[in-house]
Amino acid sequence: AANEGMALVDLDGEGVDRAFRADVLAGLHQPQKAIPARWLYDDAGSQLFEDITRLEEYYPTRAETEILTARGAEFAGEIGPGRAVVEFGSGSSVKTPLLLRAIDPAAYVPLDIAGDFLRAAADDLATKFPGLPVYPVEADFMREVALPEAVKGLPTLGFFPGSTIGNMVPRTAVNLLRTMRATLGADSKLLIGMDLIKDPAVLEAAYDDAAGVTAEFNLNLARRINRELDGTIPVEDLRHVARWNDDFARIEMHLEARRDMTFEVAGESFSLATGETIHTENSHKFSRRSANALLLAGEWTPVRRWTDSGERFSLILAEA
Ligand code: AVI
Repeated sequence: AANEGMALVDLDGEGVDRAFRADVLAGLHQPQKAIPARWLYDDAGSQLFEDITRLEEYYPTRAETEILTARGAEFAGEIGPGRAVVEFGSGSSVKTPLLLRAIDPAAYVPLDIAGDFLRAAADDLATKFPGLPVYPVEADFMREVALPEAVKGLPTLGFFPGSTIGNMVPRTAVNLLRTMRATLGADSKLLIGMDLIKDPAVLEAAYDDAAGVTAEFNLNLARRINRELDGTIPVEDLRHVARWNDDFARIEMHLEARRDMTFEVAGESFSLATGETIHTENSHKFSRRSANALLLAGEWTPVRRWTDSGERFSLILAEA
């Protein structure tokens, strides 16, 4: 099975450990070993991803920020004031304020499964926008979420930046888009970031940077397995690989064995032959048409599209 970005599992308390163990063991038993990409984000992995967003080669964050900075007046015109902005994933320090400043919303509702991170982001936003009511909701946005009473009746704008939708295979992405529509209600719009198909060399560099930060991000998953699941994976004999899969229009991250190896995880034994890989992430890239097709399949009608000056990244506005 293809590597999946986010699964519908119980992530509360003990559930995290159990779900991690179950996903890793199930993934390592597949013919093409694969571990869901969401497990890349423990504390170390989240920090490494932050570092990735500042890399010269990793253009998506800068390109999306450029659009949010340059097109504020157009967002205001298309979206209008008075909406409850519901962000899927707690706000990034840079992108969210740019959007909120542009459109003059009635409330801000960050949704995130990680409570600590969520509250820190919400506090930060509340300080930056003293007049704006902020209602953080700790929830798994892969499932339908009941919005706070205080925003019921308000028109909504879902905000899902970063091309995180690209980390899901289309089936999961479509399910999420439909779930978002259910969460947001009838009078809703969605502003979603989707990274664009481009020269594979540029894409591969973005996912295999010269400083090796993305390699560390990927290898950290093997380290996490060793740490949390009594693993004996010889991490130093794994190699980070980022390859463009043209059939599926996606960058795939793999951990490739540099030699034949046998190791244990949670009491079970696994082996990799030289050159064999563990698939750890998909990052789908889109054309204008494939982006629109995905949104339509997810029951959203695209109404406006913006790209950065380098045509590397798109932000799409869609209506329920
Ligand atoms: C979070 N997500 C959108 C990133 C991406 O570009 O797919 C994760 C990432 N993986 C390696 N570098 C960045």
